[in-house]
Amino acid sequence: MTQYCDYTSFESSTDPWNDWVKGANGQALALGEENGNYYAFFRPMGNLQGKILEKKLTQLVANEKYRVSIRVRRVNDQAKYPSITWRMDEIPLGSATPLYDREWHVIRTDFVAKDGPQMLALIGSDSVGSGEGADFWFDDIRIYPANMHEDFEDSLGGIVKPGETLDQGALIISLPPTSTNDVGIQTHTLSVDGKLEGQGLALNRNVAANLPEQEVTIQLKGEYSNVEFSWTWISQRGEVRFYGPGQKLLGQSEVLPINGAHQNVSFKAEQGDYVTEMVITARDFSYLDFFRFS
Ligand SMILES: [Ca+2]
Ligand SMILES: [Ca+2]
Repeated sequence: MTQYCDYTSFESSTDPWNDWVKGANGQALALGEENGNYYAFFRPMGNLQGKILEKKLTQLVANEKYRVSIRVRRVNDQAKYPSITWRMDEIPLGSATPLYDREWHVIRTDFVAKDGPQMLALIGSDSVGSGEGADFWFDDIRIYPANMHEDFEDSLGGIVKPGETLDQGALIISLPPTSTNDVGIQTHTLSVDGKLEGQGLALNRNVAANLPEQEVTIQLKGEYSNVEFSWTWISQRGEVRFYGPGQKLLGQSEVLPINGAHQNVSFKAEQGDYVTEMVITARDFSYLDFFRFS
């Protein structure tokens, strides 16, 4: 069964609000853009005393542990500062987090799902003091299970051509317009036990010749400190770069054919870091499968 995960990036290319509904205190929300990235902010700023956004969650699995995260920053450095908190069915999930500075921060809040639909709401409040209220921008709201896997077994398939993006379960797969070949979700005629079974993500899809270098971006809907997957049918050197929020490079690994045609790739982020994106460089027709995130 496909696990529920949800990612709202506020990018204009897709549905920017992604079923988030503006609350009484969110009516002034607008989308802004900085260096090609879109985020939400208040225009006019006004005061912050209540519900900013809410979303009905219908696909949570009861008793599973989930996390909601949001990336936030302030814009001014006046005395008055905002605090934000999440509420599930009107009950606060932990204490409010004050926002003090103009750096981007990620705030992560864990919860255990109950049976049936649940309503998740973002709540804001201003401190007393001078200055304008609603002094913050936000971006990248993610709702995801603490442990996630993606085997493509429920996938309807799909081909990603250069310049295109495919929303695929836990992953968002895209190719730059300059890419020469496609990637796609498909089945190899031969299984590799525990590494490629059923459908997988085919790199340089159906291209026979070697060395068609291809860069594939895989965004995770969640954020994870441990990432594992299998890379099979390797005949040329491959590379993986791991990025965290704000495109921070966390590390990279090389996959060399001398170590076998079928390999496992794993990455553990430093304490406090989380992987949100991987960029794969592939030089042959090969497959990825058995993604494991924790
Ligand atoms: Ca964004
Ligand atoms: Ca599979």
